Amino acid sequence: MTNDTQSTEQTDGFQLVIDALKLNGLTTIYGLPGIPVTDLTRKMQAEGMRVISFRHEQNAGNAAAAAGFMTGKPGICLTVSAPGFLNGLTALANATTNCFPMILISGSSEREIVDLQQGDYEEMDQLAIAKPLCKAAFRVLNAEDIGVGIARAIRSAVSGRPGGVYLDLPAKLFGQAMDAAAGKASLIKVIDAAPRQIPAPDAVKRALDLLKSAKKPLILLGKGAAYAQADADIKALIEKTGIPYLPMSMAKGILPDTHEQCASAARSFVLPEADVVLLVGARLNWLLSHGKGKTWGGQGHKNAGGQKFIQIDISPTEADSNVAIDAPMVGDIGSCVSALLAGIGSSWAKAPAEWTSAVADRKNKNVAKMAETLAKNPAVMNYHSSLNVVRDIVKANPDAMLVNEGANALDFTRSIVDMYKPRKRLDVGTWGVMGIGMGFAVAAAVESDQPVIAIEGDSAFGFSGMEVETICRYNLPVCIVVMNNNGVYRGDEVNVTGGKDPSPLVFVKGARYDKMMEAFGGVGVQATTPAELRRAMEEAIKSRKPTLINAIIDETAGTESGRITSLNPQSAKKK
Ligand code: ADP
Ligand code: TPW
Ligand code: MG
Repeated sequence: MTNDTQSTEQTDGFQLVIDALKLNGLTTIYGLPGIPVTDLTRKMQAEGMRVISFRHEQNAGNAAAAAGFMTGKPGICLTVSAPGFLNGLTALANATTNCFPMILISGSSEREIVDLQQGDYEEMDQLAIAKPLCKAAFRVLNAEDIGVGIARAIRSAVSGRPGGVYLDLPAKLFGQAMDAAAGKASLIKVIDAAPRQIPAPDAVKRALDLLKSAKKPLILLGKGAAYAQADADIKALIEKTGIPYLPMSMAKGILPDTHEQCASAARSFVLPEADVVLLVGARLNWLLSHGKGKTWGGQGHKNAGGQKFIQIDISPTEADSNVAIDAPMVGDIGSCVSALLAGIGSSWAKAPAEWTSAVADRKNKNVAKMAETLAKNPAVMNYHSSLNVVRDIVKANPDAMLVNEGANALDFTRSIVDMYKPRKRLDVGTWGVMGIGMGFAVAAAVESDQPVIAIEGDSAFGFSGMEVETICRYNLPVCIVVMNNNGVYRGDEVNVTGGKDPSPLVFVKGARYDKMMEAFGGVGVQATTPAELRRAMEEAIKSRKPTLINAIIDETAGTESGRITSLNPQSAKKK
């Protein structure tokens, strides 16, 4: 018998990794070269893949995670062993926390030496270290298993609750030769990587019955709802039921923030007042005060407010994690929302007018108050006068991506800048982590080809600022606005001891972040007024040139920890 998978041609580990990724439509790599993946990056580029090479692996990892959120396919980050792997690991853990699909592929040193701890180059048991920080971790030792390894990584990243996956590729693997036809036959094209999960009919009925009984219903959209790409059905559900909705920060834009049912401007009214809350891809974690306490109308920190909850989530263990969930719906958001829509039909009574008009009244009052504040033009820009400009620019460019990090720079942007389209806003996510800025901005530009606006606290920017070189090198249409208030939260702190060191919370005064962009051939602008900021942003978006605007913000304008002073008991007491 002849074996028809035998041929004289040879392939190797490098080629099989590339072929397996391409076969699965994964053609953009965010990474940083070095032993043992230098040649892999060269060969990937030669084979038509897009290789975006960063200055630090954490930023490459963050880019991969953002790409995963935007596309629903795992973003790929490629690093060298030990230190490069560890630099990428923070991003992998963050992606897992955010439920973004990502695969961190790291080269590793020789197993035989690592396991005996004989002191190899960049020696580390990477697989063991990655395991507790991600959703799944795999190692491939033989070239013929590369196809399986990559297929398992893809399925683990995107099926069920998405997350980060680690794939360990030892140096020796890349050079392993094997018969080309057998190699080709070993690759797997993953079919239905994120299978739909249909909710059970009794769970749908339970949810509909509860929703029908509500006098003051509320829908909460989380970033899972944005990720699910079920935009049309979510819009239909909201509009057919007439229920007011609140978007979490990365769910902004699934429906335009200017939608008449959007209750963002009445958040502190609707949360404690609502009687039935439908959570769509949002966890009742710290960002929602764990479903308890004053935010929800509960007396005291630990008490619930008496709301009944319906929770749509793909993870069967999410319900009851903080408060009792009366009607859990386990399934993918697309299937769950369409099942609700089918049950609602045309005879559904819209949310009671008494409730929706009370919400509208509160909202209109708050919007008017905000408009007054935004119209003020103080001598030195503050968050409101500067972000009023950003708000207009985003309104005029609804397809632009918005990246946002900082404390005050984050919280004020989230509440002031309306979003108009889904998956356009990328921010600090579930961990509230600083350092996502430039990695997210690079991925936003690469994956969408739209202009990117990054609103960055000056401290936040510092975590990934060196990537302005990457942005210039790849000539990406990124406009960074550094909200420069000379420090973390504020710039006016002094060392209380009177010693020669500055306060731990302040930076060099009058720092010119715009010069950093100029150093690499991009456009740097200093803006001291809203008019200057507007001109510079308009020009950046029109020209698509890498731009950094150093926006001078009143160093006394911010508050400690932005809007989360409650998590900072010491300073909360002080104020
Ligand atoms: P936010 O921070 O915006 O409130 P979270 O990150 O807390 O959002 O919640 C996102 C939730 O969405 C997670 O519990 C996750 O399991 C869920 N999720 C993600 N993708 C899907 C999907 N396709 N279908 C259903 N649930 C999903
Ligand atoms: C990885 C703690 C939260 S917000 C922040 C820090 C250091 C910076 C706030 O200052 P910024 O914004 O960006 O200038 P502004 O407008 O208020 O002045 N390390 C990590 N993540 C977090 N969240 C921190 C530290 C933190
Ligand atoms: Mg600052």
